[in-house]
Amino acid sequence: MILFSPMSPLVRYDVRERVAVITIDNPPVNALSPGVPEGISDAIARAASDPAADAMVLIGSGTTFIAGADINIFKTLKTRAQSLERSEAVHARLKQMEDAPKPLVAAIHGVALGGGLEFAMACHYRVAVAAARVGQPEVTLGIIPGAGGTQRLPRLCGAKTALELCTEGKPLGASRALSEGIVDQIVEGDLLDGAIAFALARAKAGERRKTRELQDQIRDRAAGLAACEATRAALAKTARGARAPFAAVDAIAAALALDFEAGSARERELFAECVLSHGSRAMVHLFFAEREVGKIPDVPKDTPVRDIKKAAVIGAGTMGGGIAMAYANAGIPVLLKDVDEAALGRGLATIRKNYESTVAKGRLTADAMARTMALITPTTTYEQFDDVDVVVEAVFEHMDLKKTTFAELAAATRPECVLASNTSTLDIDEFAAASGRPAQVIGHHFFSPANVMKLLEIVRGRHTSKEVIATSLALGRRLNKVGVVVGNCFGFVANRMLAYYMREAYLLLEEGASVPQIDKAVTDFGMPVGPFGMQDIAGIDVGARIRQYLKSVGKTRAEGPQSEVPDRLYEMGRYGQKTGAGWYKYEPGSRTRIPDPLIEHLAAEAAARRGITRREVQDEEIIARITTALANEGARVLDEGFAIRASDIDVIYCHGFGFPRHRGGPMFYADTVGIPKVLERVRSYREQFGDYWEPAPLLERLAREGRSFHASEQPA
Ligand code: T1G
Repeated sequence: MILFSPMSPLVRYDVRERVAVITIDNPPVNALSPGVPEGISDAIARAASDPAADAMVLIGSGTTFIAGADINIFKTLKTRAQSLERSEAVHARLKQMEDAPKPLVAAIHGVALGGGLEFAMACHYRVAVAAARVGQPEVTLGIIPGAGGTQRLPRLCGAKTALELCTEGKPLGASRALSEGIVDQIVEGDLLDGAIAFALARAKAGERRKTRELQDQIRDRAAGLAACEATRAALAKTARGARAPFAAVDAIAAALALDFEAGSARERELFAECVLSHGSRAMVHLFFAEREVGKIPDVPKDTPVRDIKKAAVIGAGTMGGGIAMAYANAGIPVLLKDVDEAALGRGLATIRKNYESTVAKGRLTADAMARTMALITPTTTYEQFDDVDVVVEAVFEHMDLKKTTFAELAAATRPECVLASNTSTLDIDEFAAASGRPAQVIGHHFFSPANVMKLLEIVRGRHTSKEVIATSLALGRRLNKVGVVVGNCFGFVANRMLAYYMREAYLLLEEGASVPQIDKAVTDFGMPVGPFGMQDIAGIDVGARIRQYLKSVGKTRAEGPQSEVPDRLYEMGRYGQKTGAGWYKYEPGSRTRIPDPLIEHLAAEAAARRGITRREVQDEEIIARITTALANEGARVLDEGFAIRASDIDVIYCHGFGFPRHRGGPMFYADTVGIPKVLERVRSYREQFGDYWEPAPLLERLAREGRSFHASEQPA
């Protein structure tokens, strides 16, 4: 007999074999949206007095158990009092569940994440299917578990594992969760049948285990607190300014030092502090932004997606090799073509070296390496190209070469084959025309190293078909990338805006800041590496060649004064790490950056030539100039329609350049600073430095209308 809980249609109540089955039905991921927690409590109260039920099972309908609190709710929390009140209500609800008079078993399939795992831990037992995953990913949203997770989890699995789950935010597989004591049984066969049998056995034995009363795993408080200290020390190196991971450690330390009630109160305090922070607002923004990128206004959700069974990559250089690895890592057989055996040999040697270092780090077995490398087939001809579904061209950045290559590809491949280019600067439409079938041509702009970086800029040309765009988005997900669709302008979105970021870095150097100072200010801001360290990794020669090409077509990457220093380094053969010197010096075989007084000298000469009086530059100015340059150019990109949403730009910068997630991306950060303030900065820089600091029309419009980059984009 199926009955809906009197309160909520989102929770079903059903009695089977003397077990009350409480089913959450809130698609797509059974989030704890309003009505779900209430429905669960009502159903448990119903089962407690239901003579037909000796035990209870809590289970999710559809593909998963509970994926956590409804993240939309966080946006509604404005005050500390509001947050505390909400948490107190949830804590009381979970205690009530735990105090249920009959055994309550959580039956987990799909994921039990965040509040989902917390509800499961408030049950007396947890059973799961082998493919299930459990975790506390709250730090990825800039918060900590707020429903007792920091208090119950260490009681189940000990402080060390609880610290790992709550500070890294990565889920555990069911078998590890079993060995850690988080799950009590892996169910083979039907989950509900297994959970009912488990619950009945507990009822028969008269057993109910309240997680909050468990002590064994936290008895050795000294060891637990030492683990907290060690975690804090490790986070000091990795957290890059994010607060939530440290707050999670504080809450778990409270679980060790205080009793359950006091520890829970401490958790509520820390949760309130985090959930109201800019950091969390930024990371919640990114959560939804990463789900919005796949929605293209003129490409309907049901646009056919081609099945990609086999791929090919042209060019076995650094990018081509990394792209081939990305395909092989996704289990897609890939041809790797280069002009001759020697070039192929070099490319394959680099690929092998990359895999060997992954094996050496224990992140891949030798067998898996062999299986993956076997998916890469080297070739110097187009022979097998009539059998591939997508080709990614990664040859030298030269228009004539690209055009020739696309004409050859059109002849060598099937008409429906997707022809993608990894160009980072050249006009997609030009070589699309050369192919004779521009509808199949698209940009797949990977970021170096292509087998590691998550971002994939999907560049639509004037004639690219909707099917090819939809296929590219789906392919991006298969390659474990975040695909963002952008328009075809010079440098697309990522590199176009980056040119303004680098312009300011060069000019700040000439004005008196030093390379280490600028890089440190930017890494303190939260970037993984500063502009100069980044260029030494990517290669100063890459940027120099692009500037030379642009000069040949009468263009520059960014308006305004062009610093001579990077080109002087290029002329000196200082390309960065690969030549042992660039903006920094490097000991042979080392990646440690050594400041070089020569740069100061070059900067002083350049400043003198430009008639600049050098001065002391504050870190605040460095960050203000760089982030304002990004926001102003981002506003132009949006206005010109080369990015669909400001949040797409944020996703591009967080996944392409490691822009700190707790700042939300350059456009979200600009909203945090405030559009009027950003505009005011552009205008004051214009007065200070020159007309090249022209405010973007969108920035002026938003300031005039009192709007922000994102407010006008919030999904309804
Ligand atoms: N709240 C609201 N919406 C959610 C959601 C959530 N928790 N999880 C997913 N969605 C939406 C998502 O926006 C998308 O919507 C659709 O569901 C499908 O998601 C109290 C405070 C579960 C692994 O961090 O990691 O609990 O775009 O595209 O790839 O202590 O979603 O279709 O309109 O991601 O199959 C902790 C978040 C919350 C987990 C499924 N939980 N979700 O991945 O689908 S904080 C999380 C995920 C918390 C407690 C604290 C993934 C997924 P739309 P999707 P997927």
